[in-house]
Amino acid sequence: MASNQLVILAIAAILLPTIAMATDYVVGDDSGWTINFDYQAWAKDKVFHVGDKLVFKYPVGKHNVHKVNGTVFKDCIVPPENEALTSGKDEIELATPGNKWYICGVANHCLSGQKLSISVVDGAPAPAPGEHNSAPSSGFHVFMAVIVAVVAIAVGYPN
Ligand SMILES: *[C@@H]1O[C@H](CO)[C@@H](O)[C@H](O)[C@H]1NC(C)=O
Ligand SMILES: [Cu+2]
Repeated sequence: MASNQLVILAIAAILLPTIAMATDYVVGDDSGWTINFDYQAWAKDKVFHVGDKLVFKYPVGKHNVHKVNGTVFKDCIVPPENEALTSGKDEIELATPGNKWYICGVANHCLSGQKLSISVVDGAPAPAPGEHNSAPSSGFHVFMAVIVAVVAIAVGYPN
């Protein structure tokens, strides 16, 4: 096997888990996007990474989704209705790190707690000590790269 193929394989081994790792989060899980749900509790034990997706699920017309800033979030200042996402299955990719805020603009749902605030982090997952994280660590990437390199060398050397 040519050495450039080996390099490509090794790079793929490092990058692939990163790509496959992107997580789709259905906001509220089975409850979906609704009133009478504690979205801060839902978000509390989750680590959102750039590339992950939020999926807001709700019956069309019953709720909507506005991405807002921290001030609007806190005071529930509902933006114009035509700025809302309304599909009933609104997918929002977390494209940048930082704090993100989402509210429902229907009636007084935001004031009733239909609001979600999350913090998005960049880069590889860094599990807190003692905490389980389902995403592979960067150590895992190195491990994968070594495995692939060893296999590639074993396969490639007869040439
Ligand atoms: C938040 O958004 C509102 C409405 O778009 C805007 O008036 C306000 O200036 C923004 N606040 C900050 C801190 O960006
Ligand atoms: Cu609502």
